[in-house]
Amino acid sequence: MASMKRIFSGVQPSGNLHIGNYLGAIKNWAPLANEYDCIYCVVDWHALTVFQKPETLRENTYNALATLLAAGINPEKSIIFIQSHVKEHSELTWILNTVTPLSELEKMTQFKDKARKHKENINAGLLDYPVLMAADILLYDTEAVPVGEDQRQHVELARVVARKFNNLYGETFKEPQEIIRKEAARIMSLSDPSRKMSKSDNDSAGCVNLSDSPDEIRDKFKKAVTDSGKEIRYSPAEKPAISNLLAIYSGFSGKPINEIEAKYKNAEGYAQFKLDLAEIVVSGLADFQKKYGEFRQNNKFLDEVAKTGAEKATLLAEKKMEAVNKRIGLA
Ligand code: AQP
Repeated sequence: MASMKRIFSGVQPSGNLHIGNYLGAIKNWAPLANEYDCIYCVVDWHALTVFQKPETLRENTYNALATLLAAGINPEKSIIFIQSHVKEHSELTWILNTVTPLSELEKMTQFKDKARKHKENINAGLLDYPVLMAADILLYDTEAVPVGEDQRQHVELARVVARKFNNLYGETFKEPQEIIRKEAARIMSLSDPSRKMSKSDNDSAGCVNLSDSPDEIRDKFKKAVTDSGKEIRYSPAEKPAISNLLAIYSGFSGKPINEIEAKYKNAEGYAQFKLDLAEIVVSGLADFQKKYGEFRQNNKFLDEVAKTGAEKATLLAEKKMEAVNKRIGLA
């Protein structure tokens, strides 16, 4: 039987996961297991590029693992593991560093954004983040990487790095493609639709966390900023706030945006739309939250999932590193 093409993606345990992470990435991961051989990773080394309190990082790593399981990823079918448990990710990062032009890293939008946000800690890891991500992807002969729009540039860089290496040492790495869902590729903050919804955003009102209670969710949508006028129409340039709310509505209801626009065509304002949206998100998260609560009660099970996942990933990673080391004369 021909082996299935491979998917790899990851999530950082760098804070509370939110509906942007969910709609833009995680929610889409479980169904991909029907078509692909999937590997999903909690990328804790990536999270360290911004200072994390050790006890919080430990907790957030369990939270992220429970999130993947609650989102329906089946550890019997897909590999789920924690990045730092598979040392080959750092080994390959070092090697890829030696073929990655510094100028490419300096161009990365996320580096520039984070360097601006964390002026007190512009560490080398922040600049090198995309090379670690390239290693994550290339180590597993990944065909495609399902991510939000903010990670597009990093997947492009993984292709550049793979090509550079292949040109220098011979065909070794597959060039990965990104899979980006158009409608929910970039969910914006509810309090400022010009900013991406982000774990590290200090403004908690703008960010709907997957762990928020129904009342917190209702309150955040009630206070969400809107645009002038009263028309519910998708136009990110003219109506950025309403367009963002429409994208969230569509993501949770599964309805296309034009159908939602039609439903509210005669609305007298935004109030009912926002109330309905809050209920759609509350009910859209109910099953996830129930399962998440159960997984989160069971660290022993989470440890087992992480251990088995790391064992399976290590087998693949070791084999790839053997080939890489042979290519470059280290073995
Ligand atoms: N706002 C978003 N809309 C759509 N997709 C998003 N993703 C992140 N934010 C949005 C996607 O979620 C996946 C996991 O993200 P990550 O943990 O790798 O970190 P990130 O991309 O840096 O996201 P955050 O929330 O902004 O985290 P911090 O604040 O820690 O940097 C990725 O596929 C990402 O594209």
